[in-house]
Amino acid sequence: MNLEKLLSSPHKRFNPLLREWVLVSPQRMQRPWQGEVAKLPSGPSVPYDPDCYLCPGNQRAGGKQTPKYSGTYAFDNDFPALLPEREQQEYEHDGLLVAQTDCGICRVLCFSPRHDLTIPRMNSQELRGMIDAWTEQFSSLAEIPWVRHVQIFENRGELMGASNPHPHCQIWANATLPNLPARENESLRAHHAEKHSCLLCDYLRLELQRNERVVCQNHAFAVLVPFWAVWPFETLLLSKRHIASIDQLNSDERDLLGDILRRITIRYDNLFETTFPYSMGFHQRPTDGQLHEAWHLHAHYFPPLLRSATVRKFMVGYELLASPQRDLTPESAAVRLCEISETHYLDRSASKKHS
Ligand code: H2U
Ligand code: ZN
Repeated sequence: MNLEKLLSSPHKRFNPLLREWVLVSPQRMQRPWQGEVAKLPSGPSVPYDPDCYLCPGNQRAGGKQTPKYSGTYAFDNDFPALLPEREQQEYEHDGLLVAQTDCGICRVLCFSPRHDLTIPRMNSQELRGMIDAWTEQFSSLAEIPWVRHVQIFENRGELMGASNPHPHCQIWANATLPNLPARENESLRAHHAEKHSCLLCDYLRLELQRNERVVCQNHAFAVLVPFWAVWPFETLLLSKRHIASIDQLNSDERDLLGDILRRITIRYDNLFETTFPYSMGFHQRPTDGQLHEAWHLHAHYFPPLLRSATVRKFMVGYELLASPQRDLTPESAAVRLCEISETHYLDRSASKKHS
């Protein structure tokens, strides 16, 4: 088997978490980097915005008041996608028209009272506060008997549909497993049943040994460009210890999660010297009271930018109709992310000005 030859011409790679294929066409972008860097305007620049729904003391769109909070602030979404505890109803017609009630709770969590303080520029204490708040939200929602899944996710930047630049995430907890966690659940369980080991522990070991796609790591976490990445600079964040959810992290690991989140997002912002847009989120064990030994805590970063702050990837054409496809190889993306400094570009220019 000539792996290099196979991987340097069009080929498909298997995603063992979703059990689907991605088409890779490296000949369409031999060089890891091409073209000019056009800059997008930077993200929020003022610490307080009187028109922001999420800044302390301001009135929200639904009429409620955001309190004068310090640290983090969680509230029930004023425009929730799911509603709690409804009467369960089912509809089915010839197996073709199928619907059922799904109930849930939607929350918003502000990371900081500061409108302009995004994850890559938060200090360790601020990051720890955010992670403690995620853990609290996860644990309290997981305890509700009918909640079987808790999704923590962050939409960053207008390009990814974030409705507000104030640093925040959303948390949706619901009564059934959503599509993608359900597919991952099947894959993790099948691997565990067949090999008596964890799919993601096995995968992480392989990636750390090969060191071709690892971007950064500390004692508790690693971030890598997965072999099967679809988005240009997609990464996967994995805990090194086999744990299934953030509530199982010890105190050191919570600090190290903050460290790794900061480092990968600094690299992202530095890539095009912009507030790098992405959707990210954690995948954790279902919260149905079962043990879920096969589960492994991880997070996915799905950023749309490709060549510059204005050239983005769209999932269109072949990807909507047939299969995801990429030109930039995951290995080239990893090299590019590895080469980048872990000092945020905004802090670099500030220290230059002061010196
Ligand atoms: P996104 O930026 O990811 O869209 O998240 C912001 C959420 O905040 C969004 O779901 C909610 C929106 O419904 N929101 C409120 O609950 N109250 C408001 O006053 C504005 C926005
Ligand atoms: Zn704000």
